[in-house]
Amino acid sequence: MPRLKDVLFKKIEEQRPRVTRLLKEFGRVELDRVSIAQAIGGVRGVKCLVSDISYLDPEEGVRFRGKTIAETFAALPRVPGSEYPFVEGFWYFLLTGEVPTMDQTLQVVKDFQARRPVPGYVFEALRAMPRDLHPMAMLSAAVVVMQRESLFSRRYNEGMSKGDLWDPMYEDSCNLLARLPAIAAFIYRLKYKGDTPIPSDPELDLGGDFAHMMGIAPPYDDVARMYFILHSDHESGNVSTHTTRLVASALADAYYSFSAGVNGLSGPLHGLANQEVLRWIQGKMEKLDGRIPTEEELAAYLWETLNSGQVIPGYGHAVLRRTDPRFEAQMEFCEKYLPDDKLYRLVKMLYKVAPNVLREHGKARNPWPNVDAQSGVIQWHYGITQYEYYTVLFAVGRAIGVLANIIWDRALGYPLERPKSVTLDMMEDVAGIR
Ligand code: CMX
Repeated sequence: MPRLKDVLFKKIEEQRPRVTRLLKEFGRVELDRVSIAQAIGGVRGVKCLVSDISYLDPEEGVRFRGKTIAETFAALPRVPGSEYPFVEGFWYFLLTGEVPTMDQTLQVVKDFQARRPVPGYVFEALRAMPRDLHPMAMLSAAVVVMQRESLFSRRYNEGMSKGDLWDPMYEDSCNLLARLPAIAAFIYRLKYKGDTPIPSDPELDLGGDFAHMMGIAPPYDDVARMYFILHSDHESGNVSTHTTRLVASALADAYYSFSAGVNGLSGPLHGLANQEVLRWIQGKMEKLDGRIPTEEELAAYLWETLNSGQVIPGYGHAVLRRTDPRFEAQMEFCEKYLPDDKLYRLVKMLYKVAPNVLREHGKARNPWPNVDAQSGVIQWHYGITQYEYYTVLFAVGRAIGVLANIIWDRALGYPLERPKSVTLDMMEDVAGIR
């Protein structure tokens, strides 16, 4: 049976001539034009990035390698006795675009198990950090400290051909991805469980081992698998993916690049929104001495937040114009496993009330919930009540997508990213007002 790396190389060889032809024969064909509003407005909607890993349709939501979330979950081999697929099989799928067989998946599981041991100095570095450091800062630092292990940097320094760069990028990415669950779980148990790390179980798959190292019983293993897959990729323009690819485009290795992506994910308008959602919801419950608010009280709280100039966390999106299918997938899980959970009931009520309030408010282009609107509720239900930790879970999932992207970036020889900037004077000249 060919290894994932061999299958990937075959795919790379198939794709390279497509890139060469597009560049050579059609390089001058216009994909898009850029307006002043787009240049000032965060490059919204400008088609200028390339990725085959996932695509985000504003009306439909994300497709991983052409498959919707439901199709992805249905197609991939599942962990025996579990309702969700192996993360390792999903990695195979994102990298190659092919749905792996159970045997191919188990081969990746075994490969990841062998890559899993985290160098001891990473844990020592984490232990030396102040315990009240935000866990995202800890994660980013741990990843960058592990840069010492980078094969990409070593082989680049030894001198290697551009066409081979994908190979050590693949090795670094697999090593990093295989080790991230242990690092994330270590941070959790260091910060919140009195420094009581649980060693990895070498027999378990990535999701199962993560639940084990967190010390949380099933079905949390399925929560981990679902959560990591859902958060993996959302095409390339979002801050964490774009940052990772941007840094990697300077031929920085996977450790530097992903650490930078983690820093981007830590912003409250991006991944940190999942901690903000629970902070916001619980703020309301505290005001009501733990009582679930009525719909009217919730609407009033939404207005209070909006009128004080703050955003409603977990709602709105830069690209999506409907309820995020990643929100719906988590809702499905909640309906099955925690339909009576108090926070979940509140999230459901918010889903009923918030879109109308946001529409009436009239600013947000998309009044519907995004992925962050209820992910914290599931984590809280299984005992992770430290909501500042939720974005770390997002980051472990996001690694799958961004690392797949940077392997392909090197495989297809994508160059250093270097968009052009203009001055306000220049824009006024173009607008004819100066
Ligand atoms: N609550 C209040 N106002 C909102 C809003 C929300 N949830 N979503 C958008 N708006 C406002 C924007 O702040 C903007 O206001 P200004 O014109 O005063 O600047 C206006 O509506 C238009 O924004 P938009 O075009 O609809 O959305 P953007 O592309 O600018 O921003 C996002 C997208 C996600 C940053 C924004 O919807 C937001 O801040 N949401 C809340 C935070 C959040 O949930 N982030 C997580 C997103 C998913 C993820 O990456 O994890």
